[in-house]
Amino acid sequence: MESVRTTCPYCGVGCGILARAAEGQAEIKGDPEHPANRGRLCSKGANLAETLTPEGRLLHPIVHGRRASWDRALGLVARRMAACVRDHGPDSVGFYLSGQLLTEDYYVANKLMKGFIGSANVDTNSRLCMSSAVAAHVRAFGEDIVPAGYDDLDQADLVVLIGSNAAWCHPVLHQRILAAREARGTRIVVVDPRRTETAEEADLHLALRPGTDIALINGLLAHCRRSGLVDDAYIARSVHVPDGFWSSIEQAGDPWSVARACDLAPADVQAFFRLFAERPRTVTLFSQGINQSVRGTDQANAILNLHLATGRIGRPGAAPFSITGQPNAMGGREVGGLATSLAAHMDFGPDNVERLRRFWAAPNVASKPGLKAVDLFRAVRDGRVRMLWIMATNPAVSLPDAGEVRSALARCPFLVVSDCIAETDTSRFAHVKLPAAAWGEKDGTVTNSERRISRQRPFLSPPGEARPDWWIVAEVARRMGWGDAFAYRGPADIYREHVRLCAYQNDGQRRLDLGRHAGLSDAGYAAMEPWQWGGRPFADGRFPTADGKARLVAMRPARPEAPLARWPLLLNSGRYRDQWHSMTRTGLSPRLARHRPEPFVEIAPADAEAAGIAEGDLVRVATPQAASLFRARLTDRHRPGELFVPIHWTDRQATGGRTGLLTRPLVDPHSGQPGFKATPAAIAKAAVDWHGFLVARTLPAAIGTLYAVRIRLAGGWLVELAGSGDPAPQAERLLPAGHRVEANDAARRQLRIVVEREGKLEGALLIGRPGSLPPREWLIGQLAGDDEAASAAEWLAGRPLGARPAAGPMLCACFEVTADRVAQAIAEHDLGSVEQVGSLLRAGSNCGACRPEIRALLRRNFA
Ligand SMILES: Nc1nc2c(c(=O)[nH]1)N[C@H]1C(S)=C(S)[C@@H](COP(=O)(O)OP(=O)(O)OC[C@H]3O[C@@H](n4cnc5c(=O)[nH]c(N)nc54)[C@H](O)[C@@H]3O)O[C@H]1N2
Ligand SMILES: Nc1nc2c(c(=O)[nH]1)N[C@H]1C(S)=C(S)[C@@H](COP(=O)(O)OP(=O)(O)OC[C@H]3O[C@@H](n4cnc5c(=O)[nH]c(N)nc54)[C@H](O)[C@@H]3O)O[C@H]1N2
Ligand code: SF4
Ligand SMILES: [Mo]
Repeated sequence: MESVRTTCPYCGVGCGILARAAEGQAEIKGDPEHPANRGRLCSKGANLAETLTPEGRLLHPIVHGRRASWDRALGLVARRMAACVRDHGPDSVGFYLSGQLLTEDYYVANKLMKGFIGSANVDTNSRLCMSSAVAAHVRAFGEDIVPAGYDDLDQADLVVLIGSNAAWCHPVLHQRILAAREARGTRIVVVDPRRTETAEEADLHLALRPGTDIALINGLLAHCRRSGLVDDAYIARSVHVPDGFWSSIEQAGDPWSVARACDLAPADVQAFFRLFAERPRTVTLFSQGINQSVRGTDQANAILNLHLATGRIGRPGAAPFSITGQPNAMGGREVGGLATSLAAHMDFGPDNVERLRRFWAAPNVASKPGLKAVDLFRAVRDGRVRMLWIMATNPAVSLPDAGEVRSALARCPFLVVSDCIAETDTSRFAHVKLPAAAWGEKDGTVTNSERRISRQRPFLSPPGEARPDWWIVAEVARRMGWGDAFAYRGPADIYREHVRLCAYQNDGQRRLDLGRHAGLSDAGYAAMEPWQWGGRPFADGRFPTADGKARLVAMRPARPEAPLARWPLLLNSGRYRDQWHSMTRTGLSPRLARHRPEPFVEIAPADAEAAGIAEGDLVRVATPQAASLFRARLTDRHRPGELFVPIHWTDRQATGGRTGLLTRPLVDPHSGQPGFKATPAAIAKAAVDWHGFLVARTLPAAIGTLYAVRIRLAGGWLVELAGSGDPAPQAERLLPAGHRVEANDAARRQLRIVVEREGKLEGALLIGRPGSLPPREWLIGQLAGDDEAASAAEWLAGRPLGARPAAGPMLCACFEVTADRVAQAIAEHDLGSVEQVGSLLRAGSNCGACRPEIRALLRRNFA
């Protein structure tokens, strides 16, 4: 079979992939011809094959817990929706969609809701992700246009990353920025309260106090004004300046007051301002550290103000650049997936409503914005929305205050969930579960961060009865009596309609014009090359507003919240390098699981000491919303008073790490985006009597310990454990059947049991204090059968007798090299550079995502 050219299903970089179905495991390679990645992939993309398994897939429609035919399930959804609209009005129904749907799926769902059901209650997880950037673009430019492309990163002299951990979250783009620095001396500044891997690689890291970005950016703009860097000619032609704008900016003060407000060294602030003055070719890349804030829209507008006022926009290497998270966050914005827009970048103006009514021949075009995500779930909870259909997202994990979301889901009279996976924390509440085709099976288009539309093409057939999302929605629409409007033969039909709508009576009012594809044939769609719409936006200095000018937005400087007495710490949350959101896919990959095998809470040593917490302890992180358990990791990477936790763990994998339950549901007033990065919190050492881990070929039916986090291994499972009471009876339940050998040392509170079968390790349970447990790697290797089988005595010790094994967390997920092995090699061979490590161990020589960590180990060896 030939390779199929498709696009990665993870982040918004939108890397091209060559995929081939094969005996055993599919083959995945970077597409050397795709302009987004030119052959590169990060660890997540490179390990996609491991996630393409029928295991855990939802194979058939399920109605009230029982398998049902498609016809019955679709008929039920259509009947219930029609009845709900008839009895309670269109606004009693809601859709909650996702940036992981294809453009064609999104288009059809949006059309059904906004054109036919007649409500705009269709929102998406992009509300949690990009909506502040969207609102800021609309305020500044008149339309949601990202005025940058990846080649701007190649041409910039200064790249400022604000609130972005691109080294982990957009690795291929980050590598591209580093390559540009090699080639042309680009300077890189990172603005993030944490010293992330991205910050490690920067020329300058501004570890500002959380929530003070406006003070920094406005301070820079005030400085530009004082030093003559504001482009008055550009402003006169292209930018409207509202009354009072400059006085609002001047409030930020001189570099010293900025430094004080942001808790930064004045010299660092001045160095940043100097770099900005010297290097007009500036790209400011921003992501969730800006968007996910109760001041997200103003923060994003502060960045747009800076670029507009200095004329650093619409020119090569100069642009503000909101990078998107999900593979099709942009496509969703284009078709109108957000409740606050209609379709094809049209707002709810009466002309637009009328235009859509004509184009769709639609009976009920929504005439006002619908409920935004957080409000939509509140409306479900209090009964205003009585039927909800969730597609391709897991809100029971990913919305703020997820406990409240769960009670809303539990109360919803009729909940439909379309997902590829059978059991998710959300689908647990569903009355109807619909099996969706997954990546590798689905067929359509996605738009990446730089407005480039690429094809996702199938190379596998869907398992069971799984069907594409667009088909599912169209079948429901047909059963509701709108068959003519939803008579699509395939994604090409839908794409063409979307393209025609973008061009329909546009007259240049909307920059989103895909007219070039209006006459695309089916064959043309099948062969479509990645293409970017919009070219270099705003190169002519004209903006899609009534007077053709962009707008500066005045704002008051942010004042950081004073810590609360009961909740003295600030909880920040974000992503790990090798996991994707709620782990439904990356959690299937043994290689990806081992970089960060557990949900850690990163704590500054001073805060840990004050709470009597040591490295490896179990910590109860509490907020006014809820509490959850995490493993302590002491760090000097952020200031005291701050905490950092990952977002990935769910009920499926763990009893702890439940970040979604903890976050507070406060939102930005303009965009409705939640302020995920700052929740007041408190920590305490969790009362447990023992810690331990299980390495076993099979997973016990019930684990039942206070804390349990499982990860998949090549030949079984690793479960990290902690509990109270006598561990011995609990051990009974955990271990597989077979011949047991036990070593019990009550005095040292140690219990170790291994199970053997035909000379091979079947399972090992090691219980003790955190520091007394051996590294997991060697036992994992024994289970996989990679190494020669050892003796029971060695299994009990967790290591070959007499040797000290290389172990520790997985550093390089591409070549499976652990941190210890790298550290050992550095010491033994006196390695001095990342390249030397790469040529000896291959670590770091593929996707590059682990290079900052290798560099840190090199530094440690040198020091
Ligand atoms: N590995 C991996 N990659 C992913 C994803 C994934 O799940 N896993 N998800 C994708 C998605 S959907 C998204 S949206 C992107 C997100 O990509 P990013 O936005 O880069 O990732 P986050 O980890 O959410 O947060 C970024 C940084 O914001 C910082 N931050 C917190 N508060 C502040 C503040 O007040 N000011 C500033 N300046 N910074 C602050 C945090 O410390 C954090 O390092 O990643 C995409 N890529
Ligand atoms: N505390 C905190 N919370 C956050 C964030 C944060 O930084 N901090 N970040 C927020 C952000 S930016 C985002 S984007 C969200 C992400 O949060 P979610 O969207 O909830 O996360 P996923 O785990 O990606 O959920 C996608 C679901 O869709 C399914 N799926 C995948 N492909 C398809 C498909 O083609 N069709 C269908 N029907 N289903 C499919 C998957 O199996 C999975 O169950 O989390 C948000 N929540
Ligand atoms: S950077 Fe990684 S996750 Fe993002 S699209 Fe490329 S391969 Fe996929
Ligand atoms: Mo996102």
